[in-house]
Amino acid sequence: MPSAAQLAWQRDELALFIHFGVNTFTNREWGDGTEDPAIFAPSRLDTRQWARAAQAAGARAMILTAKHHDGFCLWPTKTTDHSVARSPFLGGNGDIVREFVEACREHNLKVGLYLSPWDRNAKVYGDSPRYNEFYWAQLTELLTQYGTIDEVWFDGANGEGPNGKKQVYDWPATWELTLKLQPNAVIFSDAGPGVRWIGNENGVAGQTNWSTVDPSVVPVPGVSGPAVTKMLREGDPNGSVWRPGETDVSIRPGWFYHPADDAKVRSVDNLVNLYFTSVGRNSKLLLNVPPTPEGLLHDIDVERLAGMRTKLNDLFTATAPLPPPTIRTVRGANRVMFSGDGFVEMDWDLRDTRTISIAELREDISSGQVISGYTIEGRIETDGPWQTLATGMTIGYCKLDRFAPVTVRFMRVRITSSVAPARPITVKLY
Ligand code: FUL
Repeated sequence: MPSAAQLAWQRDELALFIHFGVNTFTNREWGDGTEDPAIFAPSRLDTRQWARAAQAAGARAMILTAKHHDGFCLWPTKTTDHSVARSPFLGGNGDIVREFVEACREHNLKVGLYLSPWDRNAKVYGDSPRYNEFYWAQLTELLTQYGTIDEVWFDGANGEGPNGKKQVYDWPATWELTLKLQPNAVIFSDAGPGVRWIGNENGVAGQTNWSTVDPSVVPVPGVSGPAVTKMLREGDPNGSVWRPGETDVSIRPGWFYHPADDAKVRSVDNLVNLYFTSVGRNSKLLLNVPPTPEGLLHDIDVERLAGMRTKLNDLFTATAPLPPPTIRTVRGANRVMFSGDGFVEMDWDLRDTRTISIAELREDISSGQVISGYTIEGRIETDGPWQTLATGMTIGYCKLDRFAPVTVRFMRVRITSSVAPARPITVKLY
């Protein structure tokens, strides 16, 4: 079952990811750590503009890359000179993390920070105990100087290669420190322990997506292989821990801003599709929108974000609320994964015809996730044939099904399998 923090995290549905740093100025995706801090010179930095765009998109949180793989710190850290303090930004007196956090708070957005474990600048990287201490010192600064941090993002990437430095991280100690300093934070990493990566950067959660996983398959960040990818994408109904999936994807081809990509920003329809393949599959969408070298989100991206929300609002204009359903439990062969009481069927007489094309199903995940199969049916006549509108596997926090517009008067949702006795679910039609 989810913790209060995991539950709140999932209910936020959408967060913006902000990749900003020296790569913004070198036009690269991965810096190598040799960048001169002098290049970091945002001329019109405005974190409030980011926050307004996030709000207009309907996001409830933002996550900033406080340090990416190049090791450049966006806050004036005491741990290294490789930071904003050595840049021309505000004469070396600036603090991007602080401006970010303040903008989030002013706009009622939760705050997340990304601190790359892989660090290509730190001299002690690869000297495992010393780098771990260095990393924890950075983490401590971020988690003690900026108020409440709601999500801490630990990236699993490491491109050191066969002749590279071999850093052995101490993950248990890192999680412990994080939760000691920010007890209510959700920890993101490939493997959790707060929330898990969805296993790809394309914006697509599994059609089947359990919020539980088997932690032995994904023990630490950075492990890979087909079994890991499947566990991340789909979870595991027999999993022993609750680790809902976060779907991180960029509005542009890269994570950082590149002027050449201005023509390749995802369209409004593409963003709406991402919402269906993430939030609509029991995941949370973490949508990356990278600031330009000026320090602003590009007008095109801002417009697409607002367009996405307008389109979602249009799609999710509910027809009149459903009347209370008739709920019954049906006993039957071959529909049982658990030896419970039978199957929940809910049906509705809408009392009038409605034309619908989206169904939204939700389990009450505060007490877990159990449904593993369902069918949505509709019919127009009292005694006419039921027409299948959609079938699916898991539901969880939210499952969205889109189908060709159909006019119905009667609706039925049948839970066809579950891993524990199914409870009635919430159904909305649009
Ligand atoms: C990856 C990183 O290597 C990318 O640069 C980006 O930060 C993405 C969100 O995670 O592992």
